Amino acid sequence: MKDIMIATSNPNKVREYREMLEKLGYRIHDLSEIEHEDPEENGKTFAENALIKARSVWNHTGMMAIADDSGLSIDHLKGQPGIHSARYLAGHDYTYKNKMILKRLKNAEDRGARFTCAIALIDELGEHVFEGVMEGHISREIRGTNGFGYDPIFIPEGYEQTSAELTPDQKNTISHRGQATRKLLAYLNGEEQ
Ligand code: ITT
Repeated sequence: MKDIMIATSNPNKVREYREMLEKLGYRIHDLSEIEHEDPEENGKTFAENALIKARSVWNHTGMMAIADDSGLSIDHLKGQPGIHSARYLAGHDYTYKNKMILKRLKNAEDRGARFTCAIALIDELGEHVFEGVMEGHISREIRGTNGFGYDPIFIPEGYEQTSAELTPDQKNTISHRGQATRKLLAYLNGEEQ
């Protein structure tokens, strides 16, 4: 059994990594198992923020960990919420955040958007970042109860359902996190990228 520490405080991310990696023989650990304080995510890109989170665990514990920085970038909102996806409309739940986004896009013709995920890994060989992007557009209404966060308003390219209407396996097969995870696995298996 191979162990991977997922350096995230977001239980939904932990669940998705479990769904993808446990069936491949990995044992998933999370930050609740160690003494750790969340670092300030003051990077300018998903990759920089993922590295900040991975370095924090590496420096505090010397434990190999992967960190995930991800978010939804909406063309009509000039790329927002982007790297601020978790902090966007802070203090409100996602039903409210999703409603507000639909309101802001009410008359928008361009509904293009994408989810990005950067996974940072630090090991004895150095720092590595693996990225995945899921292209799509913003729906006209909130639909679906699977997934988390902005999934109920995001329709992946080639689909009619929102990503909250897809099964976990369907989402993981096409998602930003799924794509980044497959690149991580290729690295861990010593394969070329
Ligand atoms: P950690 O920093 O502890 O990992 P976080 O939730 O604060 O947890 P981020 O800063 O990376 O993580 O913010 C990611 C946000 O982007 C997340 O809270 C969701 O709002 C959104 N997001 C990321 N991936 C998503 C997905 O697959 N489906 C829906 N929303 C997603």
